[in-house]
Amino acid sequence: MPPQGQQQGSWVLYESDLNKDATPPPLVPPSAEKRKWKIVWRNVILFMLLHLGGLYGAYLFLTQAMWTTRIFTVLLYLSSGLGITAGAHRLWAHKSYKAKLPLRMLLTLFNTLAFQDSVLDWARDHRMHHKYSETDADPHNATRGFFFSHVGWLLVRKHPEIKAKGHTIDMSDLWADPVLRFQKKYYLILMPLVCFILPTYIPTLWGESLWNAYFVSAIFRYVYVLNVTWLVNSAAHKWGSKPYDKFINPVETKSVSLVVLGEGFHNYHHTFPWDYKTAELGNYSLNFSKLFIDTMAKIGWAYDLKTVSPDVIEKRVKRTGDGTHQEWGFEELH
Ligand code: ST9
Ligand code: ZN
Ligand code: ZN
Repeated sequence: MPPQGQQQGSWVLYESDLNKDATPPPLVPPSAEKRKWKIVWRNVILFMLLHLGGLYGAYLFLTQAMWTTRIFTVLLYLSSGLGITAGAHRLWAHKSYKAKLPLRMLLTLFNTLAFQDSVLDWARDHRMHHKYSETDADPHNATRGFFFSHVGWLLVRKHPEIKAKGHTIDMSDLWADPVLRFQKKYYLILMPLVCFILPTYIPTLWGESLWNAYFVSAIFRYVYVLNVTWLVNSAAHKWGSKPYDKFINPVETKSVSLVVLGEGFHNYHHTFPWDYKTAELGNYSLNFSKLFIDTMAKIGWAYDLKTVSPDVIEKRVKRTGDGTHQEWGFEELH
């Protein structure tokens, strides 16, 4: 029996969620024990080659690619981005809304295009990131610095604490979804096909060269989406303001939000992680993912969108905010 929520337009407020305002601060403060790195050289070499290819692809994107290829590449950026934001992050890791089968299939396709590993693996790491934020059990512990939280964590063996505490994360809800089980089971076939082979082949249908298509629509687009995603782990844990909770490191950053389809309001998100908007207000120009989810709700593919009442936000801002809330222009809107 699902929890009974209070219907507010197309979304629902859950009493249990409202009480999360009273969540105590984490037991372990931000920390990182000194450790000996076990570098995975295969990953170091592959990521270096990938980034060189990405830079070359960016050059071809700007100078030589056909206009149709450029537009196609931007569309791939937006759809693979949604596979992460509206899919792996807001739908699956946080369950901030529910989705019918066609939307779950579409988002799984978009997610495979993003190649950030299967949703089941992504969501497991992300749930750890929230539960053990900025400690050794957080896979991209930002207290280890910008480089580690951006990409370094993918170049070394995980801290034993991640594996030790991993069992405290319940993933049974996601394992129950046959679409996600299918993606995980066939990932090594689906991922190369969707992320690299099709984006290389499709532009040749309008006369683009295989060379340009591969470096622009596949490699450059992939490297770009990876890096903007990683900015949420690095920059959005470092530079910005903390209107909702000054006792945590995640921050609000508009510039990051622009390129990550609305995921740069990270102080809000770590304070109220169950809000499907991942931001106080869904300003569509900075939150394309909210626009997408709202549109899906209009056609009935998304439902039970969870959010936070202005009242709960206001109390939290007064209790733990850093005083910059007004600067964001929210006051007059309430
Ligand atoms: C990538 C992911 O880039 C990026 C994620 C970013 C997240 C951002 C979040 C921000 C919010 C959202 C904003 C979105 C914005 C998007 C904008 C878009 C426009 N719990 O991992 P292994 C156990 S991926 C429990 O091999 P190693 C488990 O038993 C890029 N247990 O650890 C596991 O076995 P299995 C492409 C856990 O050996 C076993 O340990 N992918 C957990 O230390 C071994 O796990 C790559 O490049 C856990 N959390 O290796 C791959 N974790 O899995 C890179 C592990 O069978 N990764 N266990 O259950 C690797 O090569 C390796 O993982 C490694 C660590 C070398 C990093
Ligand atoms: Zn974070
Ligand atoms: Zn999150």
